Amino acid sequence: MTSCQAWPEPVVRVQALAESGLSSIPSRYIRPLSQRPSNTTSFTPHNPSQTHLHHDLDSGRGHGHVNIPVIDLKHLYSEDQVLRKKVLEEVAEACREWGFFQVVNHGVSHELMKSAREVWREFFNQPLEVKEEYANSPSTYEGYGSRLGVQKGATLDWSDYFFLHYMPPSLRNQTKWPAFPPSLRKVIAEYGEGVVRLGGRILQMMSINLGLKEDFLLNAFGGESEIGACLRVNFYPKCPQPDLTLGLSPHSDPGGMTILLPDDFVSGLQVRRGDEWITVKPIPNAFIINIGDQIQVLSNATYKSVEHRVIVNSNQDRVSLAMFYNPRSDLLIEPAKELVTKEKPALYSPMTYDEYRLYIRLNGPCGKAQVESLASQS
Ligand SMILES: O=C(O)CCC(=O)C(=O)O
Repeated sequence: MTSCQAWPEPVVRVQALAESGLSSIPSRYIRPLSQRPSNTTSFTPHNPSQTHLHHDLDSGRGHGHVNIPVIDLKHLYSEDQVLRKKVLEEVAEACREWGFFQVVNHGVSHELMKSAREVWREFFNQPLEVKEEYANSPSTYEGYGSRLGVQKGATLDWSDYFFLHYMPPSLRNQTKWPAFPPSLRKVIAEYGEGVVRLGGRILQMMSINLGLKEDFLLNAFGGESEIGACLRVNFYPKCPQPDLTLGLSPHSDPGGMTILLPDDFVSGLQVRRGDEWITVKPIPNAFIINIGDQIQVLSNATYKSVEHRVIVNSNQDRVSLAMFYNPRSDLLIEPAKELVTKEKPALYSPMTYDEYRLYIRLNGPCGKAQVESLASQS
């Protein structure tokens, strides 16, 4: 497989389509019946006075009652070993049982989170011709985009995005980041620093919880200055027929781990749990963390990446910032030797992240097809 230099069809900006006032969506966005969201009722904006953290992984069933675990990281570096251990255990359980969790008291400034969301909203609210200056191609995906994958005739998602490299510093090229609003580059540089620092802490917790040295995963990713981190800012415009389409198709994240800043007011992210799709209720100022395919491989499937998708709605657009925390792209990723036993042999053969991500770059989001096909080959 080689990378592709151009989109197979003229690119349509979904935001422009939505703003044209159409009452029915073009057939390219209509999904087959079995893939349509069965429930497009958005979660009501969170009422901060009702904030409660629950750790009961199986509390309630059915729509509106189940949420991914919420973990308070306040005591992560506490002198009190009992409190610290409790945080580690909660993270371990969430990684094993859900592959998804929210964190609060994570150390990233709430002001910075708010500014990061605001600058991207400002970017997307500019005239189309300004955004088109950053139009991307499938060879690197960097810039302003409206589709993932290059399959001609594919069903498209109801979203636009901006994709940029943050780490390693050699790939960070601020001239490719939007010049407007004027504060965007500075805000995103600071935001990236905070989020990448948080990512390092989470990797450390996961390493300890897997019974590995605390810097195992960070080193497997290439070490502090060599890890990969890319930001995809997703913009999901209002949609006149949200029950026929998806903002983002089902997929697991191909990289290591994702740190997502969701929209505070509009829900949309759904996580697969068995045959159900659970709509995540965002907690104000929390990040949503999820395990990607590379941690599934490194942990020899002790932790699994989990399929997720995004639904849209007819009342409000939605912005989310997904920071993908990845291994350096040319390192071989394989199950940690410590987690390979006679009873549980290595489920995956070594592969670089560069090779791995080519699949999604060509095919777009495909559920868990890629990581599952690897396990069945070895
Ligand atoms: O917008 C969201 O809530 C999820 C985004 C996501 O899954 C992604 O960018 O890969």
